[in-house]
Amino acid sequence: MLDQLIENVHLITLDPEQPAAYGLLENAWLAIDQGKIHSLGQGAAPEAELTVDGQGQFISPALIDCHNHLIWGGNRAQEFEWRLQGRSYQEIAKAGGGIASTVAATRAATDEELYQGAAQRLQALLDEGVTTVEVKSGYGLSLEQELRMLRIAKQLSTEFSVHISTTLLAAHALPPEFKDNADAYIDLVCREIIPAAAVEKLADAVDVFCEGVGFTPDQCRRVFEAAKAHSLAIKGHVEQLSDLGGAKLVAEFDGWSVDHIEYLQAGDVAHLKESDTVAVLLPGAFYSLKETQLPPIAAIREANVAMAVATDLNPGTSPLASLRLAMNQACVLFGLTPEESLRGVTQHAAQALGLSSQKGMLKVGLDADLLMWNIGHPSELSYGFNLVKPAAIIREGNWL
Ligand code: DI6
Ligand code: FE
Repeated sequence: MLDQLIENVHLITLDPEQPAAYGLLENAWLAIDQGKIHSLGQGAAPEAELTVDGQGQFISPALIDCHNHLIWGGNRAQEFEWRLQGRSYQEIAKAGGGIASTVAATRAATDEELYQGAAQRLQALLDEGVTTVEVKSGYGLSLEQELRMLRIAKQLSTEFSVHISTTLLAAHALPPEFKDNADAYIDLVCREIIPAAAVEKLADAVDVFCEGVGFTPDQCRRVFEAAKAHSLAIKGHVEQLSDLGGAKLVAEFDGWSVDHIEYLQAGDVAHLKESDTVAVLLPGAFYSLKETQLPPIAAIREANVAMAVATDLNPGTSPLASLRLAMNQACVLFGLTPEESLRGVTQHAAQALGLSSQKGMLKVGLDADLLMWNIGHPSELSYGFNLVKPAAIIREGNWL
């Protein structure tokens, strides 16, 4: 007999094969077996060991935060004050603040301090119904320190009920030891850090910051070649502050995602379609930097490129431990519909992490990562902030 049956629910399947808006199946049931969605439908339901009456509530896939810099030391409240006084992010970065100051604080922190800080932020995300989080390195910028960050990410996944995808972001900023010698640092990333992360199986993907305050497209290309040689997936922070053609480069490598993309030219969106690369929108960074350049949403929609939404949780540009607020910001600031926003933190977020065959929809065979909601319509998930919390969180069939 099957493990569980949840009946008398409305299913927000988000499955493109379900024709209604949100892939909605009203007055339906969902059966779980061995942690996976066994079957779902309307009408006659199968029998199970445990039957739960959903009392007319909604069930959605659990949320996925597909862009997150969860682990860091210190904080950047001082820099926040400077920015409010009119200094720009780039100015502060050039003066040795920005990412470099978090690198110093992260290197100085003990493993336990990094773990505890990250654990607190992770808990805030999990409380909202997130059950999958991407965690990037990128504040260590040396072989040992980058691997240390990824190990802490792995440790979190053993102690919390969450799936963590790890991304090596060694090419985030130039460490002080390599001042004026970015190519030598990229050599280290390609020849030592990427191979070591691959051998220890510490990373699912490799990311870069392709930007004036980060690395050039040529340097990013070298990083991607090394990632590819080690069979790691590719992602990129691109076109966040300027247009260097980073998105096109990521697409050339069939990358999982291009992230930020405020300065992406509408004409370059077609490259993303060809490679099935997800456009990851990060409205928390847009908001915090008081950015005014909007990502080319109309062109992305027109080209039918998948849009994901994530927190970009980091101490500098997006101190935001709320994916639900990011969903709301994506609607208010970027003009996404609540349905696009919800797909952005489920179906398309899964795609941005290479997890489409496991997560992100209510579909037979996928993990039973589910949220129950006491709401009247799925748009409520994007509409309010801190108004509705999940009535229940289920991960791989277990009620948390
Ligand atoms: N873009 C961002 O928004 C973050 N990293 C990146 O490449 C910022 C990270 C920071 O300022 O600490
Ligand atoms: Fe980021």
